[in-house]
Amino acid sequence: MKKIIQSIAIALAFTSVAGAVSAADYKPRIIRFGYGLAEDSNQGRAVKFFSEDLAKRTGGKLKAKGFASASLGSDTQMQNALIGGAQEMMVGSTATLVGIVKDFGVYDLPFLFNNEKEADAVLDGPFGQKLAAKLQEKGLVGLVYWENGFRNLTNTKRPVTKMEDLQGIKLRVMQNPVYIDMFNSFGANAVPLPFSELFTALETKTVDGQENPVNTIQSSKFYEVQKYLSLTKHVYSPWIVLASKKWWDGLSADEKKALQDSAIASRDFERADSRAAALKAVDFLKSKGMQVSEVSDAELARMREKAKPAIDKFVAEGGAEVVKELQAEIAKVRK
Ligand code: TK8
Repeated sequence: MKKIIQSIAIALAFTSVAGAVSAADYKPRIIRFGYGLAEDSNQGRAVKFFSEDLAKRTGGKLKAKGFASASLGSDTQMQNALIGGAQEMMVGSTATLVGIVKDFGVYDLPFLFNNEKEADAVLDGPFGQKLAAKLQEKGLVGLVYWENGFRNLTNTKRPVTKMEDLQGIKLRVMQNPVYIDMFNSFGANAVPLPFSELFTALETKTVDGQENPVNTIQSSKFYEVQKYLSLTKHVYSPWIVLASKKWWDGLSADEKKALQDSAIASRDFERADSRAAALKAVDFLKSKGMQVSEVSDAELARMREKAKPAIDKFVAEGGAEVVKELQAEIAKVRK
């Protein structure tokens, strides 16, 4: 017993030394952390939180510098910069990772999660972790998932309360076949474009509409160029915080630990902040003149039915295993 107490005391003594910032192995490093949305967005606020949290943990040695509004490139350009080691970190949609790990398309299947709680449990649990780990052999380290949120439709043509209202609408979607197939099946004309080109495409009427969570419609000022908002919540969209594997492999264990801890802290901050902001966003958008439509459950069920072939295609093209695993995980969470 005495021996145990002694070794606990020694362990504690070591912990307090290791816990002091100065004793840990941190080198001064500048981390370029790119993202697509404005600095004044839920994404920007969370990047700022991450930087401050990381500075605190490392005595200011690890400095994450945020680059907003795709100033380092679109999601896919940044992914490639991370893989090549030209950029250290980013946050962006999981949807645009399909070119690197096809299974990432699974989160984009429509009407998958019923609420944020289910999404959190699946993303933070073994399923989300296993999928993120598949990025490693492609040169990316997936640290945590943040909330982008349930996606809703906007356009300039007409209020959309049923599928037929989408007929012929040129709708910008993410560069991901699930979205293209889904919206084409609804009768829209899906146009894949990087987010960084979206505002201009809406402004110049290259496209009539787009779909994103209400927070993004607010922070990207889409209300300036879009009239109608339909609360379809057709897909729950995660963001993922990524690091360059090339860069990551050169970090000390202490540095990796600090980055992981700050990533988790930023995730918790970001989800709470995004959810609080989303509660106010619809009223804000109305105050800016947007006309907001609810979409009935019966209509959403029709859309779900109509989207089935898009899901079947994803399954047929190599997605069977990952869809099965995800559905099993969701069923577990619902119990
Ligand atoms: C920002 C994107 C955005 C996404 C999209 O870079 O492209 O519509 O929802 O959040 O990742």
